[in-house]
Amino acid sequence: MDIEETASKIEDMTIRGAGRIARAAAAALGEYAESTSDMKLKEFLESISNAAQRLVSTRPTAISLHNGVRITLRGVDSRKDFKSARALVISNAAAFVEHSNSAVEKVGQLAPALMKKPGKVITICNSSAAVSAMVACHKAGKVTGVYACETRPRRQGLITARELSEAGVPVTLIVDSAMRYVMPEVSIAFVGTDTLESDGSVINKIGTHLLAATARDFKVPFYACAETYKFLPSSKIGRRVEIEKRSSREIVSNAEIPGSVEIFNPVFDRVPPELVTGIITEVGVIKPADAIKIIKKYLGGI
Ligand code: RI2
Repeated sequence: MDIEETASKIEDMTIRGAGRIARAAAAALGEYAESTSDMKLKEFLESISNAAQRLVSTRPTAISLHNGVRITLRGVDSRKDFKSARALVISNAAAFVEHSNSAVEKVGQLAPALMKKPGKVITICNSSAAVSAMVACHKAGKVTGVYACETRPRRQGLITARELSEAGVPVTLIVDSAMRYVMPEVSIAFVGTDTLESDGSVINKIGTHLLAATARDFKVPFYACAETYKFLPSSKIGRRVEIEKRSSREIVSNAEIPGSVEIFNPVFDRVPPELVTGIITEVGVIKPADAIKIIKKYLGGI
């Protein structure tokens, strides 16, 4: 898929999920580099930088997208000739996609140890890392059922329900406002992550803060699944990501509501670290306060 097609599919959410959009952007840059031949180094560097800017302009909140692009371009501008610069983009892109996919797997492998005994799980939106964790817990005989929140307005919870059901996991779809009704039955919460900020705040789909606060009220452990490339880079330590606002048409059609009614559609939430029991990364389960250590060890230099 070329750069513009990839960018527009990320923008309209045909390609969605923080990990998926990062992998799609890295792959598109790799394919673009493969399509080039006999260019001047300066021309190649300019064109790949323009392609990178187009990709990171698509969605502001998932730092995985920005990190995936930066990791794919890491070291390219210090190459001395077009051929080696092109080869580096291609190998960086392939390495990022491979690492990202194996990271999702490893997050899953670490999850079952967090469930002391079989019980019910709750989740929100559709996260490949959280699904990996829930499927692994089920395979370990720890899951008696999953409550998947529908996740208005785009209802990504239906994707989670389908994915879990196909994996043989007993799953119940609920409307988001039923999360508190079912929480007394729940043993643990697993959610995905778009960005892990340096103070341990978890940025994830809108409704995740409500889920974390409800979990806290019922003493349910709350875990965010966050591969290391979802942590803020060291260059952004202390900063906050922008919370994306999307079209009102994702909530209601123009016919349903008179034009005089304002419609506000923030699509991400910020969960404060005090509501987060732990963060499951591919390099281990950490406390929110240790986010800074992950950033310094794995996100230095980008
Ligand atoms: P994985 C998604 O955002 C959800 O917020 C999900 O929890 C997060 O990305 C992480 O997804 P959107 O793309 O990387 O649906 O774990 O807006 O698949």
